[in-house]
Order: sequence, then C-alpha cells, then structure tokens
Amino acid sequence: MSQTADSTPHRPGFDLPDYAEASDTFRAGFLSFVGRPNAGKSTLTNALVGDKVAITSSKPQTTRHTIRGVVHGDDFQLVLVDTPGLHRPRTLLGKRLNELVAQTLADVDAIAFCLPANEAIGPGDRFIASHIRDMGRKPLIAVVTKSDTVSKQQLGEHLLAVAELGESVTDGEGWAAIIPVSAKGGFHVAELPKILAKFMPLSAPLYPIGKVSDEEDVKFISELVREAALEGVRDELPHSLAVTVEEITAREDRPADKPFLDVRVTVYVERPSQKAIIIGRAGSRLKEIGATARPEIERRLGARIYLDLHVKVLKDWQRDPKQLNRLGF
Ligand SMILES: Nc1nc2c(ncn2[C@@H]2O[C@H](COP(=O)(O)OP(=O)(O)OP(=O)(O)O)[C@@H](O)[C@H]2O)c(=O)[nH]1
Ligand SMILES: [Mg+2]
Repeated sequence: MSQTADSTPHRPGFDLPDYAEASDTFRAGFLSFVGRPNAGKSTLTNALVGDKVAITSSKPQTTRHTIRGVVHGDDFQLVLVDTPGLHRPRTLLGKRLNELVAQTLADVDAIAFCLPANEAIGPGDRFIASHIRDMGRKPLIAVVTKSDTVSKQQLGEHLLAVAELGESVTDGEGWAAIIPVSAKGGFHVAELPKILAKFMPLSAPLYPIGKVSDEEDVKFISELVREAALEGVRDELPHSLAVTVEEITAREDRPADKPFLDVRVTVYVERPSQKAIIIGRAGSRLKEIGATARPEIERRLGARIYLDLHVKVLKDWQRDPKQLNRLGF
C-alpha cells in the first residue's frame, strides 16, 4: 500500500529504524523485483546498487531468500528487494520460496516485474502478472531486462508485447512505466533508480548513508560459496546445493589489525553421486570452489581467511520439512 507523507513508514514485514519520518521532498521506500527464474533480477539489483549484494548464475532458481540492496540518490533512497524467481513449484522448497515472494510483495511500496528481452512472454509471465495485479493498488512497473541480447527491432516488438500484457492484466490501465534495461551493458542503469524512486512515498531515509545491504556476513558467505559451487554443474545438482557456515574463528597468534580467520563451511547435496561430483577428481572441484569464493569472502570480511570446505549428503532435503527448517527455509 502506498504511503502518504504523514503516515508512519512502518510496514509489518520490515524492521525499520526509528528515525524514518515523513519528509516534504525526500522519497524512500521498498521496491521488489519479481519475475521468472533467471530473468536477471539479481544481476540488475547488483548493478543498481553498485556492489554485489546478491549472487547470480546462469542456472534458474539461484536466489532463495529476499535480499535488500539500497540505492542512495540525492533526494531518494530506494530499497530494492530482490526475490526468488516465481515458478511452478516441484518441491517443498519451491513452494516455500513462492510463499516468501507473495509475502514480500504484500509489504513493498511498488513492484517491478522483470521480463527478459530475449524470451517470449509465456504462461509463467502471465501468471506472475495477474498475481502482482492482485497485490492491491500499488504501482506496477515493467522492466525489460537483458536488452543487450536483442536487436533494436526485436526490443521494440518485445516492448509492445509487454505493454499488451500490462493492458490485459490491469483492465486497460497498463503498467505505471515500461523501462528497457541492460544490467550487463549499462543501458538505463543510472536512470532506472530515479524513475523507480518517483513511485516511493515521501519519507526520510530508511538506512544510514552508504549502507548498501543489511545481509549478515554469515549468510552472504554461504551464498558466495553456493555461487561458486553452482559454476559448471548441471541438471538437478544446482537445486540440490545448500550451504551453511558452521564457524568463523580468529587465529589467536595474529595481530588485531591483521586478523586471520578460519571459516568452516558445509556444502550440502542430496545424493552420494552428487557429493562425488562436487568434490571432483582428487578434490579438484572443491578446490576450485574454494579458490573462487575465498577472495570474495576476504573482501567482505576485510581479513585473510582459510576456507575449510566440507561436503555432506542431506538426503532429499528440498522435500523434507525438517531439513528445510534447519537450513532456514
Ligand atoms: N546479456 C545479459 N545477461 C544478463 C543480464 N542480466 C542478467 N544476465 C544473465 O542472466 C542470468 C540470470 O541472472 P540472475 O540475475 O541470476 O537472474 P535472477 O532473475 O536473479 O534468477 P533467479 O534468482 O534464479 O530467479 C545470468 O547468467 C546473468 O549473467 C543482462 O543485462 N544482459
Ligand atoms: Mg536471483
């Protein structure tokens, strides 16, 4: 529900700081990116924030929780809420992720529906479009992602198809805006937050200046390892991966200004055959995963680390309520 200048900025799903007050000119609020898996939501979130706040991959269903990234403008603060791709669920995990998205959409001020330029609009998109229309009277914006992948003419045709989709789900009212972007090519990346901010309520800033994410280190570290593990695996394996950080300990013999941390991480898979793939011949794949993730974790923690990776089988965890709870879903 959109806010007026004198309403309190509290919305049930979000912990807002006390200092969020009304403002005459400043706009601040929450906008959610939704769309099918692989539509480019997380890549766009990172591009707009100007920092990596969400992991991305070429595999569908990469994002598994909502991630907030903050874009700071002169007269606005746009809190982007990246969500898992909406799809027909085949597992209990998929069902829970869809529920998470629905819950998030109810809480944000506006919704941006991401439709990749290089894929025809399909039943999945129509399902999402009608779903977000049912979220009440909040601005619905269409963002055509990956526009670098098609010709100008194809982009034009796609924009028309997106406009038609908007007309059909909103009883002729249409989208509040239709914006083509390319997160990779930089097209409209600077302009998009300014356009989206116009749909935010008048409010004082919600986050301290410069803060781009409120994700805890531990959660982000597990995501960085999962991102590295997703690289080069196929079929069902991407979905079977889950990662948890068991422990982060500082080595006592190191000076305080040059800490060295031991980071112990478990990579879960669903079957022994998958365990063998992730470990690789003589541990080669696991080593690669570590080498990819380690520099990014060091950057995040601001310290050198030893990354201790273990692979465990957690049979069919995607369908097991107890295991899902344990993994935080
Ligand atoms: N060419 C091109 N590729 C892009 C662009 N944006 C994203 N991609 C690619 O599209 C794939 C999916 O990107 P993600 O950002 O992970 O997609 P997502 O919508 O977050 O996917 P889920 O989290 O699975 O729902 C990755 O391989 C990206 O590199 C873009 O602007 N141009
Ligand atoms: Mg994503």
